[in-house]
Amino acid sequence: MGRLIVASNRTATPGEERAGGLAVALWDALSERGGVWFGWSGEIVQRETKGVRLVVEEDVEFILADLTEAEHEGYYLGYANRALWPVFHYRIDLARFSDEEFDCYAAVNRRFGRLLCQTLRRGDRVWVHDYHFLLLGQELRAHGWQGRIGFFLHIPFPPPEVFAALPQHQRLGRGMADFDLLGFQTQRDVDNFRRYMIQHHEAEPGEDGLLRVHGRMIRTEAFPIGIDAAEFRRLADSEEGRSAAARVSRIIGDRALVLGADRMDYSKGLPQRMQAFGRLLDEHVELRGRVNFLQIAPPSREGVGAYRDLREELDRLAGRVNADYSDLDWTPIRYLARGYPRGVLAGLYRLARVGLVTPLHDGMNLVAKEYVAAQDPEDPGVLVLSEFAGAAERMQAALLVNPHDIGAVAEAIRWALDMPREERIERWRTLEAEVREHDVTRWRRDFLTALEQSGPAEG
Ligand code: ADQ
Repeated sequence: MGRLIVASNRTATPGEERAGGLAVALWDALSERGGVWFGWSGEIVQRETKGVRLVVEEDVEFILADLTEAEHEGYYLGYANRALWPVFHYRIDLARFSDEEFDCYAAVNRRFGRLLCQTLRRGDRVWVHDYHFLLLGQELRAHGWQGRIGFFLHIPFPPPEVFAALPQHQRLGRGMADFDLLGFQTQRDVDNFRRYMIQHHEAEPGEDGLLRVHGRMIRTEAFPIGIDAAEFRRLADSEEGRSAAARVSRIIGDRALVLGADRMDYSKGLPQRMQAFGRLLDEHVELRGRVNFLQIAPPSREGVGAYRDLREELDRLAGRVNADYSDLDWTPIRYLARGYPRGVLAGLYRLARVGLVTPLHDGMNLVAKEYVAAQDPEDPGVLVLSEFAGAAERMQAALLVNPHDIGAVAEAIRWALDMPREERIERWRTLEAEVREHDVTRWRRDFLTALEQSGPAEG
């Protein structure tokens, strides 16, 4: 079997321990058969550097390219995160459409395609990740690459009428048709993409996820991403996890803990979640002083205006609930705008009676799976999960909520806090089996097996 070539905007950091299921899973796939991990170095430079940085670690080569300031602004903060991210998360209202930014996005895909092509050998398999590189397959084809190229989208693919709001959607759709296999998180995303290609690119549907489009035969399929469940269980039991839980317990005493942990992103439904917690306290006097909500939300993409606005809104909402309900010895919301090591998170998941995962839209959402994996099987907590997270497709034993329905989320928290142990155990067992079955190893194996069966027989 040929080498595996992974292309993602950010790679794991060469030479550093790889934390996190995805980085580890891709590393395992690469080191199993030897390969290349290609992407942005994380460096922003004044003027374009011609070549790439090459780092070899065991049987894996990292090939890293810098971005110029203009590229970082136009491609990364601009088109990828001000146009594609909001539209793919159904937020046309937050999108900024700029032809210049699209041109910059296309140019970075072109330059990266050229750099990547120089390293490809016959028999290699290319696996492209996410919305930063929708045009990378097309660029590789333009350089004559005929071998297999797979693509996995980590975020949702919206319905055709939402995707078509992108002024450049034709170019994007045309580019995506140059992959051989297109993997999505859920069947809903697969269906949206297929409908889009049929309506806007004259695609003809075939059996088994096949589509004939732009003279090629491409394959579409759902590959729900997962976590390393055993690792999370271990982390929850680790010294780091236990001591984090003990620190929080010292403060909250025997009050119940409701926990959220998300990147600070408008897709995660954080304002609605804080409002729901406020509503819970409005309507259930008996819970005042009895329950704590801990929200951990490290800021991300601070160069994008919508993220700065979100930060201000959250500061205001948390301040409001706390001002209304705090007492001399109790503060209802603890809101920490920073990240924590995975072991600390796992310990907090274990401590929390309720895991609140209420994105307005999310490709999958790994926090939901991590929360389940970290629970004590004898006395598990309850997952409250948005029906619009990809994770909900296979985690129906959670308390599913519409995250826009503030009253319903408040009631779900209330129900979760009251749930008898037998019901908690029963629901948790179903969820845990799913998290274990669809883990990250299965995800990458299924994808790579399907890639072998897609596209040209040769090359
Ligand atoms: P994200 O939008 O980043 O990922 P998610 O899947 O929830 O969302 O992954 C977040 C990761 O960050 C989790 O592993 C979590 O443990 C970690 N994390 C969260 N809060 C943290 C904190 N305060 N400190 C440290 N770590 C924290 C995108 C898509 C998702 C999709 C993944 C993988 O948006 O839908 O599930 O890719 O495909």
